[in-house]
Amino acid sequence: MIRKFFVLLFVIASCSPKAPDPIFPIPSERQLAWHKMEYYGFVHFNMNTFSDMEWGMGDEDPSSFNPTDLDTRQWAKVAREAGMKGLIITAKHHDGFCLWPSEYTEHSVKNSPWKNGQGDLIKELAESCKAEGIGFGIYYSPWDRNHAGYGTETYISYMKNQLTELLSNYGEVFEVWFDGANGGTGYYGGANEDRKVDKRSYYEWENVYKLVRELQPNAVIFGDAGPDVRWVGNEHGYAYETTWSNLLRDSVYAGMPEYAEMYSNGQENGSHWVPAEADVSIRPGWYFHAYEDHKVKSLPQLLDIYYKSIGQNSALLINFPVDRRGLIHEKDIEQIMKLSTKITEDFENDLIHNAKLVASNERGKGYEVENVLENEWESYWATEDEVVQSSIEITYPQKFRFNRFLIQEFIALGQRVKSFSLEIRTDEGWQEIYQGTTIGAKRILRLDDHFTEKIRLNILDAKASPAISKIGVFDAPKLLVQPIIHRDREGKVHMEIPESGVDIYYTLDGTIPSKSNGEQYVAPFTMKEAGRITAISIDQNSDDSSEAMVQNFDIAKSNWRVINDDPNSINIVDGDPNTIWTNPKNEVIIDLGELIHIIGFEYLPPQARYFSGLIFKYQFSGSMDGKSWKDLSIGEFSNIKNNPITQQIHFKKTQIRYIKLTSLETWDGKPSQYAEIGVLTVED
Ligand code: FUL
Repeated sequence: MIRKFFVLLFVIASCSPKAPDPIFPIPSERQLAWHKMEYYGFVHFNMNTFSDMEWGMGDEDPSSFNPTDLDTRQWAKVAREAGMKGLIITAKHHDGFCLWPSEYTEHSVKNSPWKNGQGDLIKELAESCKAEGIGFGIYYSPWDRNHAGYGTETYISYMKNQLTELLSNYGEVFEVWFDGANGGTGYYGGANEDRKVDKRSYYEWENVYKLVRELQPNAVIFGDAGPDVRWVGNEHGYAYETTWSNLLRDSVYAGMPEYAEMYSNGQENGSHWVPAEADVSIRPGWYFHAYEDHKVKSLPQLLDIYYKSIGQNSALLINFPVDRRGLIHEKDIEQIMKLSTKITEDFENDLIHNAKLVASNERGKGYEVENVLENEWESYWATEDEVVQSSIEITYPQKFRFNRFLIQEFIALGQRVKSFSLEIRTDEGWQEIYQGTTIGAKRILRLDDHFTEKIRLNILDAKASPAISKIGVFDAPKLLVQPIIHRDREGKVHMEIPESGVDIYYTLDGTIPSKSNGEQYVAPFTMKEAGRITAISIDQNSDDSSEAMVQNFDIAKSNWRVINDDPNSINIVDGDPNTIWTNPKNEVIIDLGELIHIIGFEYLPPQARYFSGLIFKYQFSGSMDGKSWKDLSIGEFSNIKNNPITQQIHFKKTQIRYIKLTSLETWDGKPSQYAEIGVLTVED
């Protein structure tokens, strides 16, 4: 019986071909486990949250750290519900303040009023992540602007001691994140000086990595140079059309100035497997600033990030700047959940299952093309050795529509594909719809709608015979977001939407447009008078529509003249919120070109991330002749720093030709800046 079994086993083994040889480098077990996580969150929360800074100096008083409603369970719950597989917390940022009561410093939560110094935020978050079933990760800034010994050997021992605390006392850690930014001015225990370190040698990285391996053998280590996971080279959350997981790791060190430009794509001939992780904040800043409450990323922006990171062979790490209460802000939750709903919707129905697959070459038993239907981490389609150029034909019983194509390589054997193309069958024959380079762990093509009965994936070039573990075909519903409406100085109205296959319809009478009662937007049109534009986007296929965008415009500024010699002063009446003017004086006069009845004015402060000169106290006057002035309003734009949106001030109807806005005080004492100034002639 036993003999028969072995004979059978021998027969089976002899007809199954052997697996393709791996092409080195290949991922380690811990990297493979990390690849499966794909999407996880960052939390930037500590002293900077309370000092309203991005990079604290290190001299902040621990007594400032005082969240009122801290709830790490809320963070973990939001992350899980958003589809994230873990959370990484800034245990210590560049300012050196520690979120756990470290034995080695007084600069920590133990000297803060939070929980009377008895709290341990790292412990709370580790427990919350466990309770929500997601991974827990640690960000630790090597640069420390608080520590007196920074720059000397003492600090290296301190860093190792702290890492030992963090990696021994809080359970399993999935990723240890070492920031590349380091060395510069700081408090340094009162020295207040500039300290530079040799980024290659100072931190004794090899010893630090050894320590992490000993304490957390399953954790991946992130850094510019890995060793396990590398920075994608920008903070916008985008990987690249060509993204290799292979990296010439020995040529890179953390914080190297030329890293982004030279190494962040990875290299085809890279010596080590060091895949990319794309990090990005859901707001402009990594830390919470109330003045960015209106700048939380929109769904189109987040979706773009998703497709350009996860869809381009990278993991995605989205940051929540937790607020001073100690909670993820409602607006951030709203946006991240919109992304999660949209992603679920886009990939809900894998149409590959309706198709019949035929490969141009098959390695044999166990490597059949049907393996690409599911189980992306276990089985795969492979060709015979030496057969690189190959294709898979995907045939449907009838014409159907698709706009997403997903491909995954079986990366346990290394990243192999160098270029590929996608074709569809038309009445005229095969038509190429995409040419791509790398695939890697996951590649998602975001395409226009295509109708066909046959799709063909061609592997054009590879480092060795391809091994493809998954193919997916999807018909993602259109992204139906409100159109963006913009009007320039001449009164030309432009509208935009992020997706093709979607039309814009609008009305000018305040009613909600539809295909029948609205006008289709095809090209910019002129509207010089005051008016209301209501616009929606409508999916050409399904007729589903977005919510309506309602935008009120007052009279166009085509005849307006800023009475000033500085050519940049035109920027404040050009209708473009992105151009600004800095006025060395504290008043500006505008000639409206004719006598007009106005009932108010508006001021849009600069919209750039780092702005100054926001007018806080103002005086607004009008004149018939530009000589004798009448004060129309005096007051303050109370919340302008926290919420720098358009400020509208109303007053009694007055006829004037000239307006004068005087800045009585800017919030930072700097010369006043303006993005736009306008008048109100009608009630909204
Ligand atoms: C950067 C840091 O300097 C930022 O403050 C932030 O922590 C970001 C994730 O990494 O290098």
